[in-house]
Amino acid sequence: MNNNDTICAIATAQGKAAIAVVRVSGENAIMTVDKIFTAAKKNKILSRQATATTHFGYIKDNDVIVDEVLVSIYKKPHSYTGENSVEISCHASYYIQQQILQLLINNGVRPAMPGEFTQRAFMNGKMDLSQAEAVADLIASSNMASHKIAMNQMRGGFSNEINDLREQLLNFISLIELELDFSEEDVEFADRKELNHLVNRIDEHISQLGNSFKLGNAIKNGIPVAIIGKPNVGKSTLLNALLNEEKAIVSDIEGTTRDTIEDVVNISGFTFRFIDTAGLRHTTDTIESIGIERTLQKVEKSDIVLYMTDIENISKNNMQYNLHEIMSKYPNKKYITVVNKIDNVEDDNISLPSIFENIDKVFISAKKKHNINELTDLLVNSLDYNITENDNVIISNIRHYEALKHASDAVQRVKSGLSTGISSDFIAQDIREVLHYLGEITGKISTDDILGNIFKNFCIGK
Ligand SMILES: Nc1nc2c(ncn2[C@@H]2O[C@H](COP(=O)(O)OP(=O)(O)OP(=O)(O)O)[C@@H](O)[C@H]2O)c(=O)[nH]1
Ligand SMILES: [Mg+2]
Repeated sequence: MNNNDTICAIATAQGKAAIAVVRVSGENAIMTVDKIFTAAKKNKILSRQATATTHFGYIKDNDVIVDEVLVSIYKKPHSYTGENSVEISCHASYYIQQQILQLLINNGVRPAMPGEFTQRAFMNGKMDLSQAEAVADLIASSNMASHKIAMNQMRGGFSNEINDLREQLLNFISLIELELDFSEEDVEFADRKELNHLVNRIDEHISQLGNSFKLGNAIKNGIPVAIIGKPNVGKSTLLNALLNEEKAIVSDIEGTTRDTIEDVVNISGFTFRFIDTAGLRHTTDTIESIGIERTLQKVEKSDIVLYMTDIENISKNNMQYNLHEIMSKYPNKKYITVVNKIDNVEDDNISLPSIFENIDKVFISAKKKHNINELTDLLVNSLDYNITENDNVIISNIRHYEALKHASDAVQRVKSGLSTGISSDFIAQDIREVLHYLGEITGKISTDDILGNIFKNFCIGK
């Protein structure tokens, strides 16, 4: 890929719309658009206009007017890419857009590759790599929480954390290197206590970032919530009520759901992924028992488990499949008891078996859609994270997570090196490795492979 070319692309989505934007970037961007643009105001030449100005006029193919357009020009380095750039806002006809692209190409501009505008922004130091990745996340964000994470990352929140860590590491390495300089004399300049303290702080910081990935990833892809319970308690009915559509089959035959069914819903700015499962019971039916095995796998993959019971059965204490069993198998989940079918009883003030004592519970009627809001409130509250107040950096990108994991491994080696008293140059080497992996996150260290992988997933025009 040649970074000196001038590139063009349609930056807006195809389909019925009022306006589309054709984007041009590179040394010749403004000059080339000048060749196909005639300003409504006579004798106006784009290249002579100030940066960040907009001009009304016509795109012409020789004497034929292709469209009436608004052209915005940005002079380097004051643009998204850091290069000369033009945005042509035209009418959103597919024909017009193609004509404009063709005219640009005829004048020596080449079609952009996916993400090439953002890649140039990165190359020209307009943003670091994690900020560039956040641009893609921002475009893909579909709820308040993922939007907030992406926005924070794009504005440099995460980069600041990484730079902060790098600074601490440089501090550390300078202490170590002082010793290396005087290694002949066998002196210890760096106070081991201070080094220990510093490396512990770095370790804590890195693992805190790494630990946020579980939440960040869940926010991006939907927080998985498994709905489990005995057959016929109303799990599929609840799924349908949450989705507001008849997605899952509901019947009074036990074992209706044999495979898992899932879908996402936005609630208070979070995306939840609800998973309806096959009812838990001991069965000899092969297909149903495969379904139950799958249910347990879904529990394993969930963050939140809704254990559903039927208010009539619970009072009979008639549970064939023990919640206890599941909770001890998967102890690190958030469990919520959902007592369903309250419309079937006169009085829902019943005492529950002791197993439910320490678990949040909610009484609902899935069929009549009673108290569904109470359930969704419980779900949001159980996230233990207030997206509007919490400004902590949250990692949502697997590439960052893996780099942090490698960095953390190297930090552990530093820690054990310090405690066993190995020579300082080994410690320095491990510290450099930490710096390397952190540098990969922000792109201080990057390879064509890393860049290629990141930008190929962007859309063309961004
Ligand atoms: N009265 C009443 N009936 C309900 C309620 N929720 C579900 N039902 C009924 O209970 C029966 C079973 O509902 P499903 O949603 O299929 O139950 P399930 O838990 O998915 O059952 P399996 O897929 O067999 O495990 C159906 O006849 C539903 O109409 C409720 O809140 N009140
Ligand atoms: Mg079902």
